[in-house]
Amino acid sequence: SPLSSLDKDGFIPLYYQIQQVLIEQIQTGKLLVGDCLPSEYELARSYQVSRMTARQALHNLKSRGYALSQKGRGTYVTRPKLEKNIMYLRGFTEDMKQRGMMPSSRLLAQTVLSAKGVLTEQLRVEEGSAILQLRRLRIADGTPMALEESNIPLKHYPGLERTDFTSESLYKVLRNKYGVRAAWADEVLEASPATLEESELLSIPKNAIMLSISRVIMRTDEIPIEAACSRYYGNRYRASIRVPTTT
Ligand code: 16G
Repeated sequence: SPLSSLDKDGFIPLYYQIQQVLIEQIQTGKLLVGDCLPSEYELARSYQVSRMTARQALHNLKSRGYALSQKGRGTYVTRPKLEKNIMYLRGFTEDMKQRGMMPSSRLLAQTVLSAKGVLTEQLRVEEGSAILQLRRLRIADGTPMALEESNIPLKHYPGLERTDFTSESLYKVLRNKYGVRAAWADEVLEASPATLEESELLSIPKNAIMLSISRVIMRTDEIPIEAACSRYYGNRYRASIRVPTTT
C-alpha cells in the first residue's frame, strides 16, 4: 500500500519518495502515456502527507518531463523526453562555462603514439593502433585546476590529430566534426600526492593532495571515445553525484 512504501523517518524527503514511486510506475508501464496521475489531494490523502509535499512531487514530475497539467484534465503522463541530462557527460570547457567561469588550457603535449597494455583494453583497439594523446593544464578564470591526459583512438576519429588543441575543446570537436554522443563512462576516483611536476605546473605545495578522476567514456554504440585521467588539486576541486534510490 502507498502508506507502507514511504520511509517517514529517513532522510530522503517525502516528496522525493513519492516522485520516485510515480516515476517507477511510469517506467514499468503501470501508468501509461495519457493516464491521469493522482491529484494533489489524492496523493496527500493516500500517503498521509501535506498538500505542499504532494504538490512538490507533482511539480518535479512535470519539470522532469514525465507529466503535464491541463485545466479540466488534471495532471497526466506524457511521453518522456528522449534525452535526459543524467547521461550527459560534460567536458571541462562546457563545465566551466556552465559555472560562469572562463575556461582555458595550456597544451603541454599533443602526440600520436601506438597503443599498448591497458590502453588497448580500455579503448578496445589492437596493439600498435594509433592513439592521440593530449596533455593539458586546465585553467578556470586564470587558476590552474587540473592536469589532464586524454587518449583517443584515431581509428574511430581519423584526422583528429590535425586539430590544434591549444584552445579547442576536445568534446566540441568530437561532437561537431564526428557526431559523437557520449552514453556512459566508467570512472574511478582516488586521492594521491602531487608529483613534483604537478606541483610546479599547478603552482601548489609539494605533495599536495590531488583528486584523480580516471575514466573511459563510451558512445551510444559502445565504441570508446576516450580514456582519460584528470588530476585536480584537492583544495580547488571536489566531486559530487546524485545517488538514485530504488523504491
Ligand atoms: C573533462 C574530462 C576529460 C575530457 C575533457 C574534455 C573528466 C574527469 N575529464 O575534463 O576526460 O578530456 O573534459 O574537455 O571528466 P574539453 O572539451 O574542454 O577539451
